[in-house]
Amino acid sequence: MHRTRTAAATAMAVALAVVPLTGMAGPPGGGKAGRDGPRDSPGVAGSRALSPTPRSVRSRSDRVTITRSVTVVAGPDTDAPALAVVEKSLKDAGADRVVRAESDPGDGQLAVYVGGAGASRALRALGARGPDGLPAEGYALAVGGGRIALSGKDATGTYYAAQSLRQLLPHRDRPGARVRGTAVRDWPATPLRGVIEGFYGTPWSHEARLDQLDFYGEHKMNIYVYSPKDDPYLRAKWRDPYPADRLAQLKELVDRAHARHVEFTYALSPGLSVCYSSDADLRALTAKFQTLWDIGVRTFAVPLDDISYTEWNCAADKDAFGTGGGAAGAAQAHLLNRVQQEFIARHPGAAPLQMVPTEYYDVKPSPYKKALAARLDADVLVEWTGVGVIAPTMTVAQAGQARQVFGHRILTWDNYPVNDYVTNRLLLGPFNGREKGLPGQLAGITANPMIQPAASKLALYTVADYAWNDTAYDARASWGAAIAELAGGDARTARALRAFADAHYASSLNPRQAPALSATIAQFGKDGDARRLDGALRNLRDAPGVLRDRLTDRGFVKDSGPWLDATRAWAVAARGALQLIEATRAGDDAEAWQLRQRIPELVRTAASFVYVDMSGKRVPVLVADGVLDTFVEAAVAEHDAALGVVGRPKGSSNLAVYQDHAASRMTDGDDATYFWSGAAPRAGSFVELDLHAERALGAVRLAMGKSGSPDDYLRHGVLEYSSDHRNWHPLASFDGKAEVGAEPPAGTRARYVRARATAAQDHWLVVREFAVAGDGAATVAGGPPAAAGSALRSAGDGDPATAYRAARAAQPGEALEFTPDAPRGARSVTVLRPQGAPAGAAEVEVRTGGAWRTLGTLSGALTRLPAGDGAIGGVRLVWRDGAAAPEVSEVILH
Ligand code: LTM
Repeated sequence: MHRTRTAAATAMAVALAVVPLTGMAGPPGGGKAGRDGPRDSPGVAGSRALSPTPRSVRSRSDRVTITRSVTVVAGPDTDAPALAVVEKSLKDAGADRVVRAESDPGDGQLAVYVGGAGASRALRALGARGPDGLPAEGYALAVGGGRIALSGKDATGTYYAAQSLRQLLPHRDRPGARVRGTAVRDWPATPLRGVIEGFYGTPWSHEARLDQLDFYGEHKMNIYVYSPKDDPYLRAKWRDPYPADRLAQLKELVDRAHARHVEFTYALSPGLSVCYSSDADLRALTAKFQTLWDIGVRTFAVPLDDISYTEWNCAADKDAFGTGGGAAGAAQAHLLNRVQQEFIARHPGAAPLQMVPTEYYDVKPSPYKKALAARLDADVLVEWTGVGVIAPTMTVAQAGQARQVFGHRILTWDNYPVNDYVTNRLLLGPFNGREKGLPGQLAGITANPMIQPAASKLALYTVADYAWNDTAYDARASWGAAIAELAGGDARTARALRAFADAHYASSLNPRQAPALSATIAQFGKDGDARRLDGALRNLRDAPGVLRDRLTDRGFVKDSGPWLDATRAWAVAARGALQLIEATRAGDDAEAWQLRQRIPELVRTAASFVYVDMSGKRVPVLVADGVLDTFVEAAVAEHDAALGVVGRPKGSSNLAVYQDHAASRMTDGDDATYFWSGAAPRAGSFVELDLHAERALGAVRLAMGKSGSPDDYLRHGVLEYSSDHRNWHPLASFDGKAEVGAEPPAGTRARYVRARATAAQDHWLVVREFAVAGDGAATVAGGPPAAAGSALRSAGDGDPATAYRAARAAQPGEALEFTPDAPRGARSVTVLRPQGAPAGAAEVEVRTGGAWRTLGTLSGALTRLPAGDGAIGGVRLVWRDGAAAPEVSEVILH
């Protein structure tokens, strides 16, 4: 007793010297919050990041030592999962023995008070306030004065205190660690925080769900809504009872959720076939709920999203409710009120029912919302995705409008980081664009994750951080902390994960793709210093291997498989492009041409990796799109410019892109590939060609639609051209035709050509090819004839990526003859041929003033010969008799 009083007095004296850390003050506890404490002194643990960021953390000037034996003093009702976390954390911190006792034996070993009156006394002794007065799930935790004390406002609060302690303690295999004195006072910003597995596509596996529930508990998320769209027992076959093995698995999830203080929420979606007025359907619904109640579920939801509410599933509903949106709202309220009255209200301990309205994506008043607001039982929580299905931003004002228009408490169904609508992407950026103050307006926040569970953890970590403490939330800092945690404190893994996540950063919430890499590329554009960029690209190239070797979360590696492969390959392609730029700038023509020829294959490989969805569809995956691919294109364009060719026109559009059907596909010379918009064109939507320089325009061809989507073409539009991208001139208008062509008047010159929609339409847009003839191309004649799949013109089309390949060896006197669109002076004639092309295969001649003269002989892959004086009206390659089937990539006058 005497010893305890002395310790308490010392502890109090130390507590008076508390040092506030960084962050924001909050109402119930006062104090400051923040992620970063002062640096550890050597051998002292305790300033690791606490996540989610607590409301208030104070650092004390004393230390607590993890002794060989530690006594845990628990209250009679202390939460068992909290105790389990505390005891395991102490052992992980180096304690050999962790024993339970009713009081501190006073043996000089560390005592840890968890919940109950003992913890309250110990907190007081440490100068910390207890959890009284905190919101639900709040907690207080103090480390110092030779003891540790933690206690929650409720059982979940104590569990969260234990989770914070777990983060404060070091990982060691022997006792003696010294832990920095700390006082935490903490509480959540909104009651419900968690995840709704609500996406289309392959539902998460049972093991992945168990792993997720552990993750939620560790990050103070308290709700998991079980609602995968493609689980037939939840939607298509919602009336069917579960087979015993499925129910046993569900019970295991429910038990795990309970042990992690996560509310397992069972969401049944009957809307595809339900008859709202039917007693039998109500019974089917509540019977299914009862099955889940019997295995321990206490929270239920009825999502009615993505169903028709203009067509009834039974004639009785039309008789009972009539037609229109108001009738749909009334019908849904009728069914849900019966579930509320006949199931929820009759099951004491059941949480409020949750529902997703069919109009879940806006705050516009409508007859549907009006009926729902007026009729739906007041206890029901309404889920809402924000303004837009994937809301780039969410504000406090919008939440207020949602509460108003739906007339109920709002739980957000936040569609981030869900990727079921962009299955070619991983969305690894942070939760962003949600206004501070929003959680306080809501019943809670549930995030819809990716089809890939483990890869979702980066974003979900940040969701948890925001939902717990939006005031202190900093998206970039939280993202960095998520990376550090997932990397398990290993610097190499963290570096690799950061590079990988940067390359998969963009989404509606984070519009900028690969922010770090694109900044490095931009810097290279300014200072031309290749070393820094090369370092970043090497790091990106190696990141997949590092993650495969070192990341402890094997699920993340498995989830990311095709994206890891593609990331490495894109980094390799981009390094090839960087080397091309360097060789081009150094004037090393032969080296540049050799590097240039490797680019198409590197890009083909990079673009070849696929995600296979649940229907077996192979979806090519994207990596740092708009950054790495653009860098590679820019390198090729720079090389084109140095060679003096126009290169392939660059296609673009102001329409969203569907999956990987990028604008570059309408200029690749391949009718089988296509640009596909991800939205219907409006008046003003366009597809455009940049010819890189002003030139004479030949015939324009716009080939739209495709088999399978023949109606995806611009219904009403105009072809236009421009030299400055500001002043556009009409070329031709078109209506109702998928194949469009125009012949510009002779002498028409332009750099840009576009097809612009003049009216909105419902169908999306497919453009197979958009091409302008005569854009600097030479006429090519002679022989030997081209092989199948090749063409003579490819040798003079201004695009070194296309090549003429002869069908056979050259015969005596055969020559390939190039006629430029107009005679012109040139310093040199360059002949580009594939790597390994034999020297001496042809004499190179030019025609000036009507006579041919020999410049020299073809050497290797790149032959450059001084052209001499005079305007050149033609170039010919006079083949040596029997020259092996010649190949020519480009003949260039420059
Ligand atoms: O968002 C809701 C309420 N419903 C669906 C989700 O199931 C789906 O995952 C997301 C993203 O595609 N969009 C929806 O409309």
